[in-house]
Amino acid sequence: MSFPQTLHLFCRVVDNYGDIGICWRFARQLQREHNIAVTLWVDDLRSFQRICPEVVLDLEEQKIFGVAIRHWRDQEGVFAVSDLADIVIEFFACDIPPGYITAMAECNPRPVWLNLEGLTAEEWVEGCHTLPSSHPRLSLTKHFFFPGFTEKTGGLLRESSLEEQRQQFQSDPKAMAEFLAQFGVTAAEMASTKVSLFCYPDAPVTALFEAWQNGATAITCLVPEGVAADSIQVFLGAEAKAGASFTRGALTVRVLSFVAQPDYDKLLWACDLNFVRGEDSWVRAQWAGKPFIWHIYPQDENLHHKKLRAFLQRYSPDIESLSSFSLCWNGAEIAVDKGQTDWPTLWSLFQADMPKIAHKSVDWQQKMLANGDLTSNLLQFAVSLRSEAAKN
Ligand code: TRH
Repeated sequence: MSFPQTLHLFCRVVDNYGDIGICWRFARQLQREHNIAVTLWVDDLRSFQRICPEVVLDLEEQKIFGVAIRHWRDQEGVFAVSDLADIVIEFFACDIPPGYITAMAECNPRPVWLNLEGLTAEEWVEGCHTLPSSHPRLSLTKHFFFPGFTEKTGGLLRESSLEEQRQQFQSDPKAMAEFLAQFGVTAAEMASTKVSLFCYPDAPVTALFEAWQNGATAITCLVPEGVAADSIQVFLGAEAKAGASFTRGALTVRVLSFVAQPDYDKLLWACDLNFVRGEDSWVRAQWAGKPFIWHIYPQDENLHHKKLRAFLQRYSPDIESLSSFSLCWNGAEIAVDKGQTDWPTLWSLFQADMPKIAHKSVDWQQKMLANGDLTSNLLQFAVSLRSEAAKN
């Protein structure tokens, strides 16, 4: 029988939408492009529903676009060998139920057990990618699989048709205008600098809005509902509900409803500049081939600043304006002007470099394509582990 036929992916939603966003994208690709029967175990259906409106909240089991979804409620349960899958993946080191692990040890052959890790540009990743870890009691080995930016890592998540879809969309101005028109973007706004904004609540949005408002370039900023809510409220002078919009000086802000995942790609493709955050939207911005600013997920002891610097060093060591803007956006540096970040200057330097940054985005995207895609790389690794196991 060919391997693999079945795969179980366990996702614990720690925060927001990235955990389920990545797992859902990954699960769909495994099913659609590799014809694997995937079961996605997820503990938070409400977050899931935000990016995939088809999810029904009170179902224990459901099938969406060919992927079986199981509501993962607790760590209880006794599992039979027949309940398991050929490949078992824990996302971000979430602990899978002990009963499931016990059953894995009884399987022959054992499932390929992988821990899919988070994305970082730090160099140590290459040394840890695909490392084994033996279970302390049972005869089982789990392997670590790291996404990444080099050929010595697992690469980035990317569907096989993504590039073609993007090129088609971006070469069709009418399709882009129609797409943005559903959010109220007018023909005049189409000619402005279009920016999508997705960030954590502590991003200095109010200060940037002020710089944009007083700047010489017309900017249309599209913000999904709930994002940067306080700053949007200050700007609009009213609650930031989907459909709300307001123009002040050179800046128009439009609040959109949170879009379904495939439409989020289109939003990134249609804008001239994207502010993204976390992991999944960050990767999607890289595939969009457009300039982007990343708001990294905050970690204790400012560990995230180290990760941000590692990425900037890899991505744009030669573009000072992009690095300064990104560091200030993340509170990692202050461009001092009387003790305050000087956003008008940061923005005008960044803006002047936008054509150069746009070129960089395309080059980077091509470079990342050469590393293959995470899903295919992971499956290849799983197949190699299985054939090694068969030899022993
Ligand atoms: O939502 P995020 O901040 O998610 C995460 C989590 O906090 C997680 O715990 C942490 O580990 C990780 O960041 C680093 O950001 P992210 O990763 O970009 O995920 C957002 C998802 O939501 C992504 O799949 C895109 C999707 N999305 C939509 O589908 N529609 C929208 O309108 C927007 C703005 C996003």
